[in-house]
Amino acid sequence: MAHPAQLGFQDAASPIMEELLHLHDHAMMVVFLISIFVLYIITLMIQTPLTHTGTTDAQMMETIWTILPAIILALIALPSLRVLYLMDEVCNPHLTIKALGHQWYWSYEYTDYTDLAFDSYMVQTQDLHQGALRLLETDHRVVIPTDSPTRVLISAEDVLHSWAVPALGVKTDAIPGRLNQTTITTARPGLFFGQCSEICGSNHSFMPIVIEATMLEEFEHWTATTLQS
Ligand SMILES: [Cu+2]
Repeated sequence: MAHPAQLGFQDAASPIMEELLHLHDHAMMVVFLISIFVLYIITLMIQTPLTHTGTTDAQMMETIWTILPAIILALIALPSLRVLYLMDEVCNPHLTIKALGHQWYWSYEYTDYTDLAFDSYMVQTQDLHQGALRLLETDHRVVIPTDSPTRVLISAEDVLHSWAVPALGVKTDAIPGRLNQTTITTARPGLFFGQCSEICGSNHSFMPIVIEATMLEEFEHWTATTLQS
């Protein structure tokens, strides 16, 4: 999760998020280089008296300063497209979870099991146990096994919502009447927090998402105990 006053991204917990961080760093590097170059030119222009005021054309220079930005844009666009298509890929998922947005909670269905479904409400501040995170903890967590590609089908029952978990690099719109799809994979066990990311009404801020990634044996134990209760 993010810590107070954090400026950058959360640490990556999935391969997709690692790719996104790489793309971000790459694009920022280009931005910094351009900014430094522009600042350098500005200082030069402030300090230097203007000469060559009679110049009416400079074909060579104009050719270069048209082609160079085009190359720089391609250098950003191509890696961006690569990550875009990687994110779209759903390769042989081991598990499918259906996440439905409601005003104002999420409900989940593990469609590979019969009767494994639950609602996930935010834990109110007065009910939090010691050390739990205010406005981020839910009464039922989404448990997923580690090292297993998990497909998440996302939709909404009432208005637009958005199912987002920054550490896993997912943010998918939950649209009534439409089923969106994304995949999450994580190599390490842990808790990953997210929030609804589409202004969906008065309690929009109070429908968090908690992913609990566990080892496969723990996950199987969890499904068994949840199915019994
Ligand atoms: Cu919402």
